[in-house]
Amino acid sequence: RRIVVIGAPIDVGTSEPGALMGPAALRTAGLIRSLRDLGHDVVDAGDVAPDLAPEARGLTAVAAWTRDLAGAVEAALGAGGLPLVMGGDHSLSLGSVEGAMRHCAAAGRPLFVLWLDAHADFNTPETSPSGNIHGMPLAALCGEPGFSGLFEDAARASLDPARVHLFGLRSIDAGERALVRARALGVTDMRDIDEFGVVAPLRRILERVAEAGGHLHVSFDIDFLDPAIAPGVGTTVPGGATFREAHLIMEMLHDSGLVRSLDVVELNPFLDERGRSARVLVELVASLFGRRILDRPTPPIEAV
Ligand code: DIR
Ligand code: MN
Ligand code: MN
Ligand code: MN
Repeated sequence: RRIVVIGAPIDVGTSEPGALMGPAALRTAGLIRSLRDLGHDVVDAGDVAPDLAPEARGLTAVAAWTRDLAGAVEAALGAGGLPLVMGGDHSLSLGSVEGAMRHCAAAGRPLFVLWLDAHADFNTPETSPSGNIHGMPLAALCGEPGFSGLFEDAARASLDPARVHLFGLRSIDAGERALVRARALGVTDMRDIDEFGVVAPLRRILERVAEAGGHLHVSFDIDFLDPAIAPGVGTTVPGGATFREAHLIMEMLHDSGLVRSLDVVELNPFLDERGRSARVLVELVASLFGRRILDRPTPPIEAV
């Protein structure tokens, strides 16, 4: 299948500089090559470069990225491709998810979002203790107040929070916890994963997307992983997913055939240890796109 790789070297959404080097590090670690080796038709669309004053900060800067990334993702989907957006901090998902939403609205297909992240990213400017926009993209996409001017189309339809699933959650701020509850997002937190593993909760999510004939957008924040295997991120949280858990998730996502767009975000090469985190990400993305150990799909849940 055709994969359109889009670089989003953005770090205006975070106070920790360095994530803008993420796309370069993922290319250096062999992301494009690994996908081609799997037999995919891979187009490297280069890096998005919004027309921005160098001193532009905050929502003004993020609005320009959102506009350009939404356009790039919508175009890639419209041409039958699978957009893979490499970050860059998590505010880029404002653009990638918005692009997927527009494509889905035109195609009459429900959009589901799987958010692999230590955090909920459901703060608003009002609830956010840090003021960092990378902690807010889901709230903005779901239509929470406080983001005027962010989207080109002020009257856009919002993302349905009931079709958003947080997976791997283990750090949430007080105000965003209340919002996540009130909006009834799907949540598989680290306690659920410890009690039930990743297979049963993920299987339920995938079944729901399949039954609805949905488009699944996966947003993979590297801090979903345990800092021991992925130290190259500004906001590490202990107790993250192991390599084996993440690997199994990627294989299940591949086997489902439901993933139609993907973000890989928050890699900060400046904080990485000799490219370790970048290489782990390339491995995991390759698994999501079909690399497997043996020619055997994940067994159905009844057989586990
Ligand atoms: C925190 C951190 N909840 C904030 N969020 C991060 O700043 O809003 N998300 N790092 O990935
Ligand atoms: Mn389509
Ligand atoms: Mn995040
Ligand atoms: Mn995070």
